[in-house]
Amino acid sequence: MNEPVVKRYEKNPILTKRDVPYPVETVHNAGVVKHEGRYIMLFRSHLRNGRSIIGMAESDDGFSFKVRPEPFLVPFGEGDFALYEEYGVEDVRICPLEGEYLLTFSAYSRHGVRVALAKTKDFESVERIALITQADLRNVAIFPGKFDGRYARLDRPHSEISPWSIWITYSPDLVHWGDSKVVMKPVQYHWDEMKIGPGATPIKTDRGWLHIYHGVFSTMSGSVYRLGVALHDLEDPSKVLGVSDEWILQPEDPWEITGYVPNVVFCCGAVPENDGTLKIYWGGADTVMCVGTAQIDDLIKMCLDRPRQPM
Ligand code: BMA
Repeated sequence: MNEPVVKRYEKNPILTKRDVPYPVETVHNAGVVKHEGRYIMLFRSHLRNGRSIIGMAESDDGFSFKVRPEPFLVPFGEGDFALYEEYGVEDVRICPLEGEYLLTFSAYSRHGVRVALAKTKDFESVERIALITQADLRNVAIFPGKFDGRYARLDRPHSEISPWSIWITYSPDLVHWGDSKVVMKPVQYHWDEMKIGPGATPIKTDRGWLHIYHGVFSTMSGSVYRLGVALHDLEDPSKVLGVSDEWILQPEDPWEITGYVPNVVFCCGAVPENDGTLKIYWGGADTVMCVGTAQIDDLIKMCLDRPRQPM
């Protein structure tokens, strides 16, 4: 197959700082979901103090977005959230579940980075629920389903013995999380050898949960962030049915190769369509938002026919 599996939209980038009606320097790493037939994008922006906030954009077709006049999520003003969001909020994943949308995002503070959970029904108001990880753990994608009555998430702890791997963790109530298991690790001298992390909210297909993740390779001129794909068992998502040996997307366009952080494509959201395609959204060079389309069946095939070991 010589055609790229992810076809870039010809009018990329689809959203930049010039589309935002308040002062920001970047627009990237957005969670995206379809709500009442419209696409909602929650994107990250760096302010001019170097800290991040979350804005919201809406679209009828998933390609052409209009930004709301006010930011959607900024560091919270009260209690524990104020303490742990002091340095900003980043990289939202949106999970549609039980008639609401769960939002997980990185909360940065002088105590490290952890993940906060909030929810919204309508993208008008948002309610903080809990801080759901300890320090130095980011990238949480909750499954839009329950498993034996429990919620499940992919997350990404790090230690020197087992650097930056993907784990699964469960919860009875979204607040208390545990029973963690490692499910996928970087592979030595492979495009994702330095670290991997959860990307988009997993997508339910009839063959399994499809998960777009990011993988990092270290070079003499810095790290390269690419996207890969894995398939998890529908009933038991701790079972990885296959991980594609090849990446599905790497930095190639000028706005992916240069920018705030060069050589980065980073995904926090993908939207499945009724025609069997998947719209994949990614931040380019931590600076702009891009979109591309893939056939869900092609991605599944890559996981099952040309796999690498999950660990
Ligand atoms: C990761 C996160 C992402 C970012 C990426 C590349 O560690 O900070 O938000 O897109 O690095 O800079």
